[in-house]
Amino acid sequence: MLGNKFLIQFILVIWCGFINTQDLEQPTLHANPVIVSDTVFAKLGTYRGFTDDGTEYQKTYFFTRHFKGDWTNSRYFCKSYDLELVTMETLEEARAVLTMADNNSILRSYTSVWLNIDAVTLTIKSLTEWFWTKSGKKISYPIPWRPDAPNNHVGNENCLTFGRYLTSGKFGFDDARCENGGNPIPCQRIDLLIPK
Ligand SMILES: [Ca+2]
Repeated sequence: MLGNKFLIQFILVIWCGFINTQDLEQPTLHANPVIVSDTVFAKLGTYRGFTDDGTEYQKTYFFTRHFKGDWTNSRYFCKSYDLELVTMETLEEARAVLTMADNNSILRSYTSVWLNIDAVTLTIKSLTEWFWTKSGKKISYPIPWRPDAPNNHVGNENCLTFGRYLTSGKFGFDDARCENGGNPIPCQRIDLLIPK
């Protein structure tokens, strides 16, 4: 519990530093055409769409075949491969990623699986206050929660994930403890970025 409190404080410090040094009007996406290792990552899919400010973008999503990590380690892991922990810029993109997960045979082979998303909340069991770590901005669309989520089920569920419980049901968003490990790490690559 204490560790989680410090993690949230750490995230706040990072945010403050980011907000002080970045122009929030700038797009938060950056094209990043790196080659991704097939031995480390499985491909989840590709999505192309528009952000709310009219920027056209394309992303490809991957998840680790063998490596597992908690939320903090997942961020570092993606970064170490010049990728980013996944974000979803719009509800349409979020739904597209959930459909990709539903259709993925590897992810469906897990009894239960929760993949970390690069967003956190500062209020336990918050229904609305979730923020992207990269930009500090609040998630602007209705989050496609799985049934009964967010539920703060085991307490301190401050990190955002998507997944499914047991082999029943479809993939959806859920709140989870940031310390949760044992799941594949989902990373994204920005393939294309065309400002309006
Ligand atoms: Ca939960």
